[in-house]
Amino acid sequence: MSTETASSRSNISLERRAWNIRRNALLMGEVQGQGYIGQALGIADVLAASYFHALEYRPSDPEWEGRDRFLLSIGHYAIALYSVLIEAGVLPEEELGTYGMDDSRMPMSGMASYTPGMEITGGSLGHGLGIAVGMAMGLKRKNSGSFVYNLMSDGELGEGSTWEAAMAASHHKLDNLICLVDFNNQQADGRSTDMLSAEPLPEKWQAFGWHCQRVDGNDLHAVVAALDAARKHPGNQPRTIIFDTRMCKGVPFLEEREITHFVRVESGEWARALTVLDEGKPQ
Ligand SMILES: Cc1ncc(C[n+]2csc(CCOP(=O)(O)OP(=O)(O)O)c2C)c(N)n1
Ligand SMILES: [Mg+2]
Repeated sequence: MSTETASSRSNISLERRAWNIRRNALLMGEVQGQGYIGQALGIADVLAASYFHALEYRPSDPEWEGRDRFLLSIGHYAIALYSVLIEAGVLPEEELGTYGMDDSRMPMSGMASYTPGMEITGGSLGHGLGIAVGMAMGLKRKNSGSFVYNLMSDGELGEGSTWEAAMAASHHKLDNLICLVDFNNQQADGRSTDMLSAEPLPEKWQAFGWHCQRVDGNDLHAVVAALDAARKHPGNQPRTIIFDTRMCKGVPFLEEREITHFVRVESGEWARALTVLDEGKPQ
């Protein structure tokens, strides 16, 4: 057994991990003067708890067969995943400044063939869960104990393919599948609940045969408890966690801005955002 699995790297607090992830995302956003920064700041706590509490993986061997798979269904959240992969040591910190540039291993939309630790090329929304179902079935056939995590968005709840995959997962009793839904209540044209409401969400997932929890995705303790409960749930159902998150979390002047799918940050504001983040730096 490797000694570098997630559970053995616990000397840095999850709060500090989440803060580092937010900082990495702001630094990358500053490189390009743009990026899906609202999403990255919002999901940082879920990523910290996933990569530094729940997942088993080896930073120096991202394709280790025994790893848990973490699928980024939402390719536009790539900046968020790069931020945690850098923090985890899967990607070197020195490459942070190449974000979005030609020949970078960190293109603005996630590409599996470019980036170690990027399991799938997401971005055509609504497909991650179906891919995760296939992976979870394959791992079961190999008698693997690994979990498949699929990080998807609330906008993807409006895709029919998501619900086809959800039905297949419970039909095949995929208890090694954990779906993480970032419910930031935003999508391209406005609030998700105004565009095409999928509420009541827990009841809907349960009706599709899933174990479902809903927690505050910016409360690290709640996120950790939900990830633990999802893994340990004794039934043979697939599991989902709905995380209610706040776009731009951790940078109050951006949190208060009229939030849209693409949060505009003016050129002088990146440095200000980093300064504000610094003020809340945890140990
Ligand atoms: C199948 C598909 N349709 C449309 C798009 C264009 N698109 C990119 S991001 C996005 C918003 C989707 O909602 P969500 O992921 O919840 O957005 P966010 O929370 O990031 O604002 C859309 C419609 C896409 N990538 N794939
Ligand atoms: Mg959304």
